[in-house]
Amino acid sequence: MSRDATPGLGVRLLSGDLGALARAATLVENGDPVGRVVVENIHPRTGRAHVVGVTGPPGAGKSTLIDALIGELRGRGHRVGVILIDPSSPISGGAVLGDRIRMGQWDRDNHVFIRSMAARGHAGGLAPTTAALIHLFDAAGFDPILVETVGVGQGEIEVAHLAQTTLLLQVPGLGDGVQAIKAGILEVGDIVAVNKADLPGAEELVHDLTMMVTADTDPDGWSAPILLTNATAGEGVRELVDRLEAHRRYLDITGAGRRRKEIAARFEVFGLLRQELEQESPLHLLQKDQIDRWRGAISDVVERKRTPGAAVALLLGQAAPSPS
Ligand SMILES: Nc1nc2c(ncn2[C@@H]2O[C@H](COP(=O)(O)OP(=O)(O)OP(=O)(O)O)[C@@H](O)[C@H]2O)c(=O)[nH]1
Ligand SMILES: [Mg+2]
Repeated sequence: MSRDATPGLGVRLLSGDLGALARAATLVENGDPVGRVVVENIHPRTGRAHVVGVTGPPGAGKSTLIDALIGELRGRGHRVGVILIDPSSPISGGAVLGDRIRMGQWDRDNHVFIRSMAARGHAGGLAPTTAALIHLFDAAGFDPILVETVGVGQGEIEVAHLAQTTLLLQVPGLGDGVQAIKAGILEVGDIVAVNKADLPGAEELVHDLTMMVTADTDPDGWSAPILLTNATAGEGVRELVDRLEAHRRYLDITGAGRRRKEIAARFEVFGLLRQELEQESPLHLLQKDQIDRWRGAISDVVERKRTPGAAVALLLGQAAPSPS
């Protein structure tokens, strides 16, 4: 991979150049260290975009709704970025193709940028890679940035920590419905959309969810609104965007926005750290004189002279935990 093209890549990205964004995104997704350098360079100029996680069960209509949201947001003058976390393998690629077909109408709009990202190609590294992509979109002037994650794999759900606002989709007719979602729903969704309003049971589901959520106002006074949408017909989309904007204002006015950003930053930093530590040998992280200590600590663990916890404490320069 040529490094000649990269000087200036960050600068072009900051000027909103879509070619530069696409190239930087590819570098990041491929785990190319040059991509990492670009992300580090642009980082001081990021952090302003509203990151909206869109999650919910497979086939709930997330992509269709995002497509409708793009239309409404463009109408309000926003430059809209979309990241689709695709849980299918990059080889089978079915869902990726489906998403592209559905959102193809935005191909010629310079103020819409859509990128699919295969979750399976990033085992363990999903968080840092997604965070890096978000920063790239942000640097290129996209705001809001919508991140679609399928509510199945743990990693994909965790990626929702990177968002400041989470839009949770539900649909009628999933059978065990309310009981099944009860556990997670109240914490996860800042806004809940009951999509497929045209299907039987939608209004009943809104009613049931509203009963559950009204009891759950957070300390800063936000209670998740439950909206009815028909993504295919674009119904309920204007109100949904109103609510997204209201949540953004709420985040700005209260301390909640800062807390969300701290959660996202912690998640990103820990993700990167874990990625480094999961390298076959993390010795490259250490100074030369630390390497002996590391090797010694590992030997001690093998020989049962030191516990794994004591080895970690040694490596972090802390007092070893005393056996109780
Ligand atoms: N009847 C009805 N169908 C809808 C609605 N919204 C989406 N669909 C259909 O539901 C199917 C799934 O829609 P997608 O937008 O691909 O759903 P998704 O949640 O992105 O799916 P995955 O990414 O595969 O989890 C498609 O056939 C859509 O046309 C709706 O409001 N009403
Ligand atoms: Mg989808």
